[in-house]
Amino acid sequence: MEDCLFCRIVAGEIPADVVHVTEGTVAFRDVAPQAPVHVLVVPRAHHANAAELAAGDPAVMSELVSTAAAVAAAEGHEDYRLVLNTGAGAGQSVFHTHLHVLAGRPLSWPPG
Ligand code: IU
Repeated sequence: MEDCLFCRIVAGEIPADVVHVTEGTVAFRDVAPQAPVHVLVVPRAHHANAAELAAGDPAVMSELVSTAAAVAAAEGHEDYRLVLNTGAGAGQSVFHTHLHVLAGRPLSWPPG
């Protein structure tokens, strides 16, 4: 999708601090980090949210999680949080699936 920010990052049209790439995913640092490590893992192909990705390409949905684990390990963290905000009311602001990887500070529960 031309007007999708994360599609444009995947395409290299908008710069991002990319930390990991796989066949189906790209991982880059969030521009407004909420923890010392805050990386977004996105599928290369456009899917609006996690459920659409899981239905449309379950292998890449799985790759999203394994990439997140690889990113956390590369950053030196065994403990990390994965977040998939789905829908504006849950805090989703970019409608291209992205898995937040948060680590490097104590993470409380429940989230805000
Ligand atoms: P959300 O779950 O849709 O709210 O997450 C979107 C994230 O994308 C959010 O954490 C933003 O800081 C982040 N982001 C980014 O990394 N680069 C950008 O150019 C924009 C948003 I716009």
